Amino acid sequence: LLDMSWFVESMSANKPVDIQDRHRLKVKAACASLTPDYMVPVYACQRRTPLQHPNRLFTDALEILSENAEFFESEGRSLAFYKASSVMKALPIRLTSTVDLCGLPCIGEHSQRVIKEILEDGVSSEVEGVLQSERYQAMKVLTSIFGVGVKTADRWYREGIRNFGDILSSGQKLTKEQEAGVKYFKDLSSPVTEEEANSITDTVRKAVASIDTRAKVTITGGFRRGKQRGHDVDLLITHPEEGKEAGLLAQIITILDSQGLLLYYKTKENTYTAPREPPVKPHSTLDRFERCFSVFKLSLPPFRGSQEPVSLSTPLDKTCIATDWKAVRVDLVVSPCSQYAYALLGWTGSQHFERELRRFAGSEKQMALNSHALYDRKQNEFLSASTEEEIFAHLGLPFIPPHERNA
Ligand code: DCT
Ligand code: MG
Repeated sequence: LLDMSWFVESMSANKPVDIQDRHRLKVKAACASLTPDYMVPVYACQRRTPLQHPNRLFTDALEILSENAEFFESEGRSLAFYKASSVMKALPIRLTSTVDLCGLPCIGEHSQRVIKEILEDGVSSEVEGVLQSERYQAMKVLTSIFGVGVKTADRWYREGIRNFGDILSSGQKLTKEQEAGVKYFKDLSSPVTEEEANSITDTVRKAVASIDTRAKVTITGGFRRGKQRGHDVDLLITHPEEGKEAGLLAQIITILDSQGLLLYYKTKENTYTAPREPPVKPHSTLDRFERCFSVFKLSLPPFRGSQEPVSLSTPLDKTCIATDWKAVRVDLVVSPCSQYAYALLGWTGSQHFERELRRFAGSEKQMALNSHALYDRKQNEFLSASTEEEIFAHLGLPFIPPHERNA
């Protein structure tokens, strides 16, 4: 059943066997029961991960455990569960036996126990326990508020805040971002549809075209990966002439604001200057592009209207008065065209796919990747790219199209 030709070839050519290939050998043997030719590479950026897959029962459970570990700021545990889930998302058929698990990469003992229990009982008692726990439920609500991260939510939880109403009544001092998050909570916690994302993209495109017809707006994030729903709209803006992108964002904001479309916004300057030094933190997830985090006012047909904004003194049961608009989180990011391919790759996600790309570049290729550039530590040079395909080629990876990056 095993195709060993790659192994024989590499041995007869006296080439060292890559650690990936050695692992693949093991995995291929173990997965023979799944499908004879199916291999599961170790890094998520080597795998094709579609949006729809047959193992959602297991991946949903593992991701709840991952999220719960994150709520306890246990990054390693959170990542371990997520990695296990991500491998299962790439499996082409539904797992029916623990025998199929043997040899799959990244599925640790704890994840295997959870999967086994689901196979036997249909549910995992640990996951059920997490879902019932007061802390998980509270952290889930609190961290879903725009501007509230795990640290803040944890502090609030320890101060006795459990839900949205508690924040309103506690008199907490909120940042401007959190105030917007609270004010538009209902809208921001309902998913953004593809139709809504496209409508916002069109509006931003019109504003951009009125400034410079050559400037380009691309939808990135989950919608570029084929998701039909998301928590926000991520738009990447560039200009074909290097340097002409500077100043665009301020003009776009002026136009959108004058149309009354920005309920809240905060900008961040570009802090990335053309690099002369190798990137210091190759695994850093933050990029330094000029950007605008906003809450956008999206017009809706009257019958589809949404919430009246919540004032801090508004009782919760009075917060659902229909209006003809909906608040939507929109991120605008500006990239010079020389960094555009890297920005597009970095902003398309998924977050785990990006993390794995950076890990693969660093550990397997001695390269440092971020959303601005790729640096080759062996050759001591930056590798330029004008398309995503070129970046995958620089990394020696087969190209994975956006809709298969749902790792
Ligand atoms: N990103 C990343 N690392 C992070 C956060 C984000 O690499 N820590 C990248 C990958 C996705 C992209 O930025 C946009 O981020 P989100 O909007 O949070 O993700 P999404 O995939 O678009 O998810 P959603 O559909 O919920 O918006
Ligand atoms: Mg998004």
